[in-house]
Amino acid sequence: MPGPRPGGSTQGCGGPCAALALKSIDYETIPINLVKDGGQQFSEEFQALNPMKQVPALKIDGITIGQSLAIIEYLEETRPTPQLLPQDPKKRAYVRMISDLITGGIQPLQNLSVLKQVGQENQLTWAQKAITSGFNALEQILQSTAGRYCVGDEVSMADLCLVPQVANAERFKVDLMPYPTISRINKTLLALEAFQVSHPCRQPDTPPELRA
Ligand SMILES: N[C@@H](CCC(=O)N[C@@H](CS)C(=O)NCC(=O)O)C(=O)O
Repeated sequence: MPGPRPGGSTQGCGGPCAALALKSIDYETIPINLVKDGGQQFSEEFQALNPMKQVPALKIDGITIGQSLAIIEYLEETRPTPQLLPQDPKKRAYVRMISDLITGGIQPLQNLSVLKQVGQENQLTWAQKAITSGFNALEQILQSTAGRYCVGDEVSMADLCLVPQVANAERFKVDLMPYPTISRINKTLLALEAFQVSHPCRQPDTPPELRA
């Protein structure tokens, strides 16, 4: 595995990559194909980096960090500009609530290892159900937290979680019509370069059918 640049190296992307881009941290991506060769996340080399056998993992400042929120919070604490967690404790709580709702309450229910257990014929319905049930709650929460973005008018960690989850919803053909606030914020975020370069459909190992 190539060595990291001074900024760090990532395996897998999404929210943490948008954080790296927003904070102008130079990094190298080492793609881990979750399907090829039975899943490269199961290789001994990768397991040594992240025993959970999941992407992303970030090597930075001599340590390796797994879990998107832990990565984003480390970047925030060590490279605070621009700020991704608001100063105001109430807004900060909203940001963390939305981030947890997505990364703990939606994404894990529709990730690859769970879909394998559910079985091929049930995967689409299962994933759609997990996402719609989470998005129903999220759409309601955003009514009281959102401004231009998920919480107020500043880009935050919650927005970093939202964009990859909407991409997943599109991949699983979830009807986004009942979620006008989620759709509006996602569209606004996608106008920003950091979200364009880190979008799941534009990664070095994105399969051709998912590329945009
Ligand atoms: N809670 C973790 C979840 C990581 C996760 O589920 N990653 C997915 C890709 S987005 C994965 O590596 N899946 C591999 C598998 O399910 O085997 C985070 O937020 O980073």
